[in-house]
Amino acid sequence: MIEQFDPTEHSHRRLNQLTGEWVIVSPHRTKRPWQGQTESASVPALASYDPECYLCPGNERVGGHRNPSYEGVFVFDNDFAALTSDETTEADSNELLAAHRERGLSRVVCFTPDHSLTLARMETSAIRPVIDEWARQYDELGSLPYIDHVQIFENRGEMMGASNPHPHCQIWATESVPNEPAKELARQAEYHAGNGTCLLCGYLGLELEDRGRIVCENDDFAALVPFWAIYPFETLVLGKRHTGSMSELNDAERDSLADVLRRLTTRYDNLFETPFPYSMGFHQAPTGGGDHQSFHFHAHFYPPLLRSATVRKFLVGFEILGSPQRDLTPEQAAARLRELSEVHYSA
Ligand code: H2U
Ligand code: ZN
Repeated sequence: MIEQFDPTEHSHRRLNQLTGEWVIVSPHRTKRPWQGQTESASVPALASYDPECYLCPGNERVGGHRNPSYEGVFVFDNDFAALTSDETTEADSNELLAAHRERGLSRVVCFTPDHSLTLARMETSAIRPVIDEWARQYDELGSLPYIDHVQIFENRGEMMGASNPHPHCQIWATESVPNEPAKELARQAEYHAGNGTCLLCGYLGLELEDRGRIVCENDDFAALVPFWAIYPFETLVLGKRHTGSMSELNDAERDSLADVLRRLTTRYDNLFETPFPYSMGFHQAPTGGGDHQSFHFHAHFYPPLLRSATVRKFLVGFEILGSPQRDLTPEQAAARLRELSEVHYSA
């Protein structure tokens, strides 16, 4: 007798619609109810001002510049930028040794002067000016003639290689569209050409109906564990209105984005009662020429933690040689995140 396929029982693969790549899901390996320990890693409480921090107001940076005594959001050019903006001739290149010059700019954005805060612990009203600054940076950097992509991202926590707990993110603006958004751009354009509608608008419609992978939402945004998530608690933040970038968001939508970011990051911290490490970032339409109407602005959160404050997922073995794989299903992860409080745990 051939068994009936059951997605909560049998191994299967799911297609990431944004990249066209597959992920293997092994639900039978988590058959028992949630077994995770929630031991928290001891994290020292931080002071609001750290005289040793190169991002705190008034302090000298490693690069030699001194920060102003800023009171809100503070942006500066990265002193150790990964990309240079010098005008040069094209790189030597041939069929097998292909290269192109890649000009760009890197900036650092401090969310607040308060060294001890995180997005989860900031007031929604204080996250709003950060969003306004992100939108401004997208417009400003994107308007440079040699910039085609503006990548805003936050690395949070030592586990993700963040060099400093002071709440901040980075912006890398590049001459070409990098690998991940390039795949997403192609997939969305292809879907739009074939269906006449937006891939992510359609996907969000299905998720809002099903509810099984939704974590939290408000009038304008929803946070969900995507059907094709790789990381155990990976999420996607999607706008309910089709926009290509943050700079197209109206006042109410910017407040809504601040609200959903605070609520989602609070749930993350509450999951293992630890400041949740992650890499997060926004994918926005390319800023060079061309028609990018099919691109739906969104945010990805990629947190490495699996079972506790210290047990993380590694992408190794089959995953780097074959395809990524997960045990905990996206539905189980979303249910776990959904049942948590949106009031931050007190450390
Ligand atoms: P991360 O925590 O994500 O590494 O970001 C910190 C950035 O700050 C990093 O890119 C820059 C580093 O180059 N930086 C400066 O621009 N000036 C300094 O004095 C120290 C660090
Ligand atoms: Zn600081």
